[in-house]
Amino acid sequence: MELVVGPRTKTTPFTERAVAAGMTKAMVYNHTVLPIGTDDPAAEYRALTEAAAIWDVGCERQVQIAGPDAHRLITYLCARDLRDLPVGVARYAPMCDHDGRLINDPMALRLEEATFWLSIADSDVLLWTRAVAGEGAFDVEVTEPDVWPLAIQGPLGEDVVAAALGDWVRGIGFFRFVRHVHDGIPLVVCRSGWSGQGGFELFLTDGTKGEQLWDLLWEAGEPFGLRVGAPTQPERIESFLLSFGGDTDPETDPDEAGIGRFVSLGDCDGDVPGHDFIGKEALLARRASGTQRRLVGLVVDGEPPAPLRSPQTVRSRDGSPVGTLRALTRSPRFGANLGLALLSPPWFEPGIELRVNLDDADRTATTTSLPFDLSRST
Ligand code: THG
Repeated sequence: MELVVGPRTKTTPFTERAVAAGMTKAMVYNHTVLPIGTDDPAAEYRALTEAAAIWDVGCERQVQIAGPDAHRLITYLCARDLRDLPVGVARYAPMCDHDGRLINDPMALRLEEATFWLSIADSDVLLWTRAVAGEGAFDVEVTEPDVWPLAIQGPLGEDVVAAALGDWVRGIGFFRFVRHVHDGIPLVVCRSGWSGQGGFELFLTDGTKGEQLWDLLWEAGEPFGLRVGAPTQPERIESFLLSFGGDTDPETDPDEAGIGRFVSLGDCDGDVPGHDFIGKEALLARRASGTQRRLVGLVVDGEPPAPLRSPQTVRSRDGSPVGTLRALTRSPRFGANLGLALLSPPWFEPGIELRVNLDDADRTATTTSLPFDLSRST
């Protein structure tokens, strides 16, 4: 069966270049095409971890909130306290519904005093934000602007971006950004990206300039071994960056998802008392209940497994279900099979031997804390 892209699924200003550079696999994310792989995943992984990779992540859509109540609204929408967010700074800011369920885990960027972007994962935050703004009579405009992130990731990513835009980019700190127009291409240049390898995201603010931007980076990157790539499952699992909607199910809260430290509930960094946000009461009650699951690492025995097509039940050694395996990869860094599993208490404690059925065979899987550190684990 062929997946057909029609008017309701956007392509990005970079799609054609990404295909021409070798992307052969794609998925749909935020109603937008996300190229996810070439025919040589090993070379993609090597470029990302040893050189540099260019990713079409135009699917990371922006929800722009602008107007007199913009700051108050974004502070109410996000479980992380954004009241002291300066202009030019981004913050990883999980969002919950009123029952404390995680509904997205965007980066929040403050572009101007009263203009913000939520750079979203795969769920309809535009609708949610408009509903909350309307019901609460917030004086804001909520839009999806003409903005398209392009990521350059990897240890030589900074060299590539510096060669393209100038050495000044080396001075940009992590999760900091600068507005810049290069040769008529308007950008927000941010040190961020969905890998543990470092790099930049260039938010293009004029979709007609996509191929010009791609070509500029492609030429600048040639001496550094730049390759086309995509958000990379083995690397993001090794570094543990959450994949919302993949690692989580519709009931998962931020504590369960392993991102509780980015929620301002009184015991996390940066909390200022008085921060009210959607889901706060529910999250406090969930924390007190003792019923929360936890996303943990699983080290799975045996040969490199086939890709996981759907979540698999994880069982105790006597066969009772204890949770769900949500992601699985062969890790080049650790030379092991790594899984991410949402497990019930007390099975998420490190060092517990469990079982999971893959390709019709039972395998042993041992729990470990995240991020993976196999020198420390059992
Ligand atoms: N970039 C942009 N938009 C995005 C993503 C991105 N939208 C979707 C998705 N990724 C959102 N999820 C994440 C998850 C983790 C991080 C960023 C976005 C991340 N986390 C760091 C960590 O966990 O160590 C740093 C967090 C912090 O210190 O605040 O980078 O990648 N534009």
